[in-house]
Amino acid sequence: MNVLVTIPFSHFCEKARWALDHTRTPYVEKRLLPPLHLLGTVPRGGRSTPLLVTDEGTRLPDSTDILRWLDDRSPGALYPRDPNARGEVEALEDELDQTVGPAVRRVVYQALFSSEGDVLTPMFRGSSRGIQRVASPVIARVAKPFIRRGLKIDAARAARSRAKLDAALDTLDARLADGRAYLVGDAITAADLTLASLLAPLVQPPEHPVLGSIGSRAPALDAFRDEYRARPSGRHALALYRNRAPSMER
Ligand SMILES: N[C@@H](CCC(=O)N[C@@H](CS)C(=O)NCC(=O)O)C(=O)O
Repeated sequence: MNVLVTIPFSHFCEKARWALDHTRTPYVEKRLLPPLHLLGTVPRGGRSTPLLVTDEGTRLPDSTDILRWLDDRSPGALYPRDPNARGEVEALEDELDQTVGPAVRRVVYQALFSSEGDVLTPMFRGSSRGIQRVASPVIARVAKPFIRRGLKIDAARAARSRAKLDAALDTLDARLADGRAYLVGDAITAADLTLASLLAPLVQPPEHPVLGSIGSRAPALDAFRDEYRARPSGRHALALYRNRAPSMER
């Protein structure tokens, strides 16, 4: 069986999870809260999540590797067969991974960390199971400095990330201005799925398999949600989530 190691609420993990669901590929998800995710990734030769160990034993330590592997098994499911269109999708995916993914993460963590009270524990509790769920207040306390230091979360950097995010979304909004249903061509591709997954922590789609049931609990995030839902790229993400493939988790 394919094993997907995740930090459950991670938007890069949601990208891989959605691609597995979209290609109707069964998998078992090992949900590990940070920093416990290292117990799932390091012994498998990686560090970050998502990490997929395929049923043949291949280790794929990056979301894009996972999407390429899935498309090789179901050609055309995530990347168009036409080479020019495929190049366009790959370039968009790469740009989203490099700019939107890290920027959204920093903006969201800064909003959470600057909120009143403990907003990390409800997120940890709502996205985990079993012993991790019970221990989520303790894990959240350990994780906070780990995340803050590891991802360099502070107000000045978050402001710069927000400017980068808005510039990247301006370009995507312009592409969507003609009312097209998908970023490239006439069907969902890796580019759409990446945009929607990576924007999900900001636009909070109710259909999100993990975040959908947690809610934001941070007023700063509520303001972002309303702002980004109003943009064409945010509306596009929400529309894609309304048709998100059902879970193939076993
Ligand atoms: N380029 C990677 C980025 C993955 C990534 O940044 N994962 C984060 C969660 S959003 C992570 O696992 N961070 C913890 C760590 O690196 O130890 C991908 O697309 O898979």
